[in-house]
Amino acid sequence: MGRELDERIITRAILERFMRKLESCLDLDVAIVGAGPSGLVAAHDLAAAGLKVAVFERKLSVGGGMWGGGMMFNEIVVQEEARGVLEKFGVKTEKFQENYFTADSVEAVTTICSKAMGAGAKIFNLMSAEDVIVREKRVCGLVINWTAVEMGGLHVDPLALHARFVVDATGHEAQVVRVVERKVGAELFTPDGRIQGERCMWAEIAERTTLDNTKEVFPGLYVAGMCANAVFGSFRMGPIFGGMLLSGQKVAKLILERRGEMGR
Ligand code: 48F
Repeated sequence: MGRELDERIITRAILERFMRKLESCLDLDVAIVGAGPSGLVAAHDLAAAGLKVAVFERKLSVGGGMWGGGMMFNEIVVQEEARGVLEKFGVKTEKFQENYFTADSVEAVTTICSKAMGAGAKIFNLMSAEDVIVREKRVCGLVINWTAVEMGGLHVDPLALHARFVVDATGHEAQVVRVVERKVGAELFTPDGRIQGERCMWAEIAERTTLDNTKEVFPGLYVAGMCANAVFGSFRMGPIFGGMLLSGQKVAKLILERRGEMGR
């Protein structure tokens, strides 16, 4: 039946193609940590503008908190301002009432992810950012390891890559900023130089402040999505996703304004 298949060739194909992909990402324009909605939108916009972008995602699946909609009801809500972002990606939205639109969360994740990859962003799932590289008080790279190493508590050294800019899009955990706060001993661009911490749910304020808080938090390091509110001390918003999408767009725009620093 058909042509012969050799398991060794299948294995070699995977090894060689993966190595080629990872090796092409050792010197990035932008490294994004977290493939939730904000990270994926940022990856799309940056890659579409011609930058070399990779996303590192701890879990097996991309999409972060979007898959599950609200409490596992797999629909998301976006407000009027953000509806255009979903439509730009080709995600269908449906009006619920004035200023409230819904979308299927699975369609949103898969479509945005597909468009980000189509634009040229690389995505590495099952990899966690466990540290950063800092030179002359500027974040200029990421230290990565397999999530399985972290989960197994195995004593295995990580690998590293350089990036002109790093985006922390790790959501509530603000994992990259936490490392900088703990290890660099330097002041973050927050009111007291430290992570301010997330507050309880207040959708309206949280959605607005997510956008205001999407900015550089330490030289070379930007925050986007829920992470921006966790770092700058604002509220959580629950399953309304407009702020996440707009934050991804904003962080891409801010970084693109600095493309001169990338020699582009
Ligand atoms: O949490 P997440 O979806 O981030 P977001 O883009 O969106 C937040 C919303 O989903 C929701 C909300 C409002 O609507 O509050 O929670 O801000 O996705 C963050 C991703 O980062 C991954 C994590 O697995 C998730 O998929 N992540 C977290 N820490 C690391 C990481 C790490 N150290 N390395 C790699 N990925």
